[in-house]
Amino acid sequence: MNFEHILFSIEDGVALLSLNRPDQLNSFNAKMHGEVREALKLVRQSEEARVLLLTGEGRGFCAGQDLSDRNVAPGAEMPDLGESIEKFYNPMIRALRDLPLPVICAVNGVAAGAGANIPLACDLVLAARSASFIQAFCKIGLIPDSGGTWTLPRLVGMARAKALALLGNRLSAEQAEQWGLIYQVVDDANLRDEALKLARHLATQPTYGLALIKRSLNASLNNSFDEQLELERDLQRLAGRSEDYREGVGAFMEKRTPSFKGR
Ligand code: T3D
Repeated sequence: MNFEHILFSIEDGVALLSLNRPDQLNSFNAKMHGEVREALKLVRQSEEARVLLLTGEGRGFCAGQDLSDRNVAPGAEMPDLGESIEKFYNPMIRALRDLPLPVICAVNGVAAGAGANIPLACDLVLAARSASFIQAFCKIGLIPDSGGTWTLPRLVGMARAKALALLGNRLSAEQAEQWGLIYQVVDDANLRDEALKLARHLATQPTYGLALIKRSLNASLNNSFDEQLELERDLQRLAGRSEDYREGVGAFMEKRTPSFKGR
């Protein structure tokens, strides 16, 4: 698959999408948005992909919007950022969150602006020890987007969310792990291997069941306890009809390793 600003492959059940504009710290222009959209569509349609690993090339993960596309001459009309969010960022965040398979994000370096919030739309976030997260929006007069105003208070609490968003200070990967913003910090040299190891493991697991787990946990953030119990009933019904559940129980009873097909 030929893309200019991303690297994309699907191999042994693992879809790998790497942002690839390293000289601009993988900031997003319209073309990169289009390519990421196309790749996410391919993952969704693929019969083979059972996990997505999102990462970046070079020393940064992603610096958000490419600001050179927003540098407007004095007196000229400013772009409609609402339109940009509607057309580019929101569909990408929804696509990541709604993919019916686990999404791992390996944050390989600085993650700023939208680039700091994209990982938070993924399911498992690993970060290189040298990586950092910056809600850079406030420094240029914007508000956190890409779901940040929703995700941040839910992950780290309102006090820390406000400090991150209003001050735009750099949060180290280790602090992000301690605050519960991300899953795990990994030594820089091991990040790609650790993320791939996790991805390869997940690619052998009951993908349909994992997608239902993801769906139920995402929904829990807005549901009452009773609503969540009802959702668990409905999704367990679906899980219980899957081929993988039958295989899982059969393998347990026969004391052998299950061979899951992801269905
Ligand atoms: O507009 C819309 O559609 C609405 C949606 C907005 C979403 C957003 O993401 S808004 C927020 C945009 N992002 C930022 O404000 C972050 C800007 N970048 C930075 O603050 C810093 O670059 C970092 C803290 C991320 C990293 O700092 P540092 O010192 O490690 O690197 P650097 O020297 O600043 O950057 C390296 C190069 O990347 C540099 O280019 P050069 O001088 O080597 O040719 C720099 O200009 C370029 N770069 C970094 N971020 C961006 C960028 N180029 C374009 N756009 C960027 N966002």
